Amino acid sequence: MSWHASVLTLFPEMFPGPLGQSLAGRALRDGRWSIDSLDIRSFATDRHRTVDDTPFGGGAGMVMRPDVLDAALAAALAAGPASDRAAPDGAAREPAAPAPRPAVYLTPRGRRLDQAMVRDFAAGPGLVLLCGRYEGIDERVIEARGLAEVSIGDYVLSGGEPAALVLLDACVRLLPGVMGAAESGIEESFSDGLLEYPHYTRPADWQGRAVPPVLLSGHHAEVARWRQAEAERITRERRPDLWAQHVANAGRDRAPSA
Ligand code: 6GU
Repeated sequence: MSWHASVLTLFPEMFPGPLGQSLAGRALRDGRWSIDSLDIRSFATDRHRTVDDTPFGGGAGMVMRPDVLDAALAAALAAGPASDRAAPDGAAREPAAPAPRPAVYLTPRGRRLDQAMVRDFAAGPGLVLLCGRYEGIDERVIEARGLAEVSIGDYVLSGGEPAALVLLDACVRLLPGVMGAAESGIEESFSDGLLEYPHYTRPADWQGRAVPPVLLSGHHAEVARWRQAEAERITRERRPDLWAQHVANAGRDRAPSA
């Protein structure tokens, strides 16, 4: 059973969208992951297929209804891998079923997405992603379904769909066999908590700008040292927050608490 994403949205035609291209697209065609998108509106029960209503307490905008969202979540979990379904009461499953997919609500008030979260999600069986519209969703469905709330950064999107695409892209590239040796994440940014060093290719001199000579020297150890120093300089200059974290981690590695 490969990694599976179910996306609940009012705009199901937005998926897989850009994830049907390039690295993620090839992996999708190769069966390394799969995706389905469910139209939340198809779970409305009234003649007008209403998915939202006015907020109790008053105020601007509309709130997505908990009953409609709960039905959509139930359908996603039922349609997904068998492991998403509850075991029959008291019945032992065999072999032991893997964990059910986490259900994530994409919202600017959620926990900020970072590479550690991405690694955890990619290591699991997949995701159920709820994309909200309007001013938000009824709080009770978040509680009842134990939704994890995730944000992709401190700015406001008009809906969760672009955030879902971002989260899925970040996960899919980490799945086994998706990245080739060339783009393998072993050396990449954030694997060691540092931003990437600068890259150069031909021509060695371009518009009077020379490539740093050490990169033409053929001394692999010196090249590695230069790249490490540049990664550290750039991180220190641009992201003091990441730099402080990196320094703290390095200190811990040198002085284990044993
Ligand atoms: Cl996850 N959703 C929306 N609507 N806006 C956001 C976001 C998510 N993350 C940052 N801004």
